[in-house]
Amino acid sequence: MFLGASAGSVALAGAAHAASKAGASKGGAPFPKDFAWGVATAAYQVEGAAAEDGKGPSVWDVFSKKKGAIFDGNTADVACDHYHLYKQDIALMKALGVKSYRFSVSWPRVLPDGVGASNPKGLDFYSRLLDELHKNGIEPFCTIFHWDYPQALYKKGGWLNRDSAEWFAEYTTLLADKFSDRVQIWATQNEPQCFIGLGLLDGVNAPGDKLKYSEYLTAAHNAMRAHAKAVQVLRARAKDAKATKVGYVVAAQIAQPLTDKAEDVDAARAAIFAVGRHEWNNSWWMDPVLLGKYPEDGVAVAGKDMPKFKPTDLDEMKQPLDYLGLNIYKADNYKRGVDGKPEQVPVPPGYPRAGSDWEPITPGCMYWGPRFFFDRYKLPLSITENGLATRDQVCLDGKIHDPQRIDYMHRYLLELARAIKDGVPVTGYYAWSLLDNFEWADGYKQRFGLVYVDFQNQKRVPKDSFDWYKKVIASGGRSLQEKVAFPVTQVTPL
Ligand code: GBH
Repeated sequence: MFLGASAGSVALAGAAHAASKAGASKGGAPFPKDFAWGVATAAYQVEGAAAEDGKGPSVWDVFSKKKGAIFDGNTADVACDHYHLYKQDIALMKALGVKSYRFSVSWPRVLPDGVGASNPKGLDFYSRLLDELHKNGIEPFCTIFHWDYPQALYKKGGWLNRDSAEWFAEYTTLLADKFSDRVQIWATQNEPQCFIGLGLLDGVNAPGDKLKYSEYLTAAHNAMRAHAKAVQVLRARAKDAKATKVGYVVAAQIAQPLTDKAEDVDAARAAIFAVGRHEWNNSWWMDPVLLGKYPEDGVAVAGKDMPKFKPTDLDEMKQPLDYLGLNIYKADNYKRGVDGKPEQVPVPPGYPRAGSDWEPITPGCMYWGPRFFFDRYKLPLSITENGLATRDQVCLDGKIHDPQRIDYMHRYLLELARAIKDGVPVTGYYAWSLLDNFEWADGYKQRFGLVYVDFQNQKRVPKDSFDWYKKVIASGGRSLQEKVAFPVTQVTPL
């Protein structure tokens, strides 16, 4: 056994085994009746219309024009042209049967300068989008900020400027006033680790900066302050404050135990909340927001680079949330090392991976992630993103066969079902993504969609995984218990 088959990470050769295991509960899948089966996208990755109808530039519009910044020199000027084709895309969602759609608003589309005068045409786009969703019985889930920061505010210092929290509050006020009559589920920010870490420290995402470590931590601090101010704005201004659900979405970094031995589970639990580096960890980005303090090990690692801030900041950062959003793609494996400390165990050579190389296929992350996060933060969880990039193409029969994506989602959803069965409250699952789209610095190289997009002519073709997910949704997750249709070949037991 490897990768803790019995500890929740399904032996990769054994989908049938996983199915029988998760199917042990009477009556099939344990997903709650009102479970939000959904799909997710983000404004910059799908909308296009980068300079249309008065939209201001975002840092991504500028960054994507820099030589060498994006794979093959791709840009998102057109992307999926969702700005014009949103009705067609909502029709696809309707056909898929999703209950909820997680989208984001482009900040500079509605506030071209980031603050100040709003753009009526930009606001009108989201208004029409929301009406169309409601017409089709799909619940909107609005992410306020998914990385496309207004260039005008970046020029004023961006997240390094302490006022950035007020700018974000002003933007959130606009959204609350215009859209809270039709939106009840909100996320303040998507993956602060990425827009701060990849954007301002590593420089591989927009705006492409490589700040000093102390500045990077200051920017992170301000982003978390901004999150908290947005929560306060929504609580104060949403039309139906009681029905409003506000959350925060992180790039969940999962550590899973190599085996189900208690010592390995403890090692994984210690690893998942440890701060070795600030970029790819959880506690640094969640403890201030959820517990009102920075984790001590992280403060020690920061040392003299620790930002100076007002003592009241930490109290203000901690605002009650209704749910925690987890974007989950993969796990690292941990066991108890000989010294008693958690020890990471690399996957064996040739281990299954996504088309995007960072994603080894590790279904156990969908069990252990939710479990560990719920234990620590005691909040309902939403799986706000999960999906797989594969090298999809239109086959000679005109279809897009993506068995690897189906197998991935099947394994991951079985593990999520197991977490729910074991008592973890999970309110929804959002497949990343509805459409193949602009995968940031990877351009159009990575296809994550349930729907294939031909970027030459904007033609959409549902992939096999679309039909598969449709069945999952229609059956409330029960179809996950069915035996897989293809023969399972027993290779080296994992
Ligand atoms: C999410 O980002 C985004 O929210 C979404 O916009 C994006 O399209 C989607 O996932 C798919 O990528 O392990 O050191 O090599 C996920 C961003 C990508 C950040 C992988 C960490 C790997 C760093 N993550 N990246 S590493």
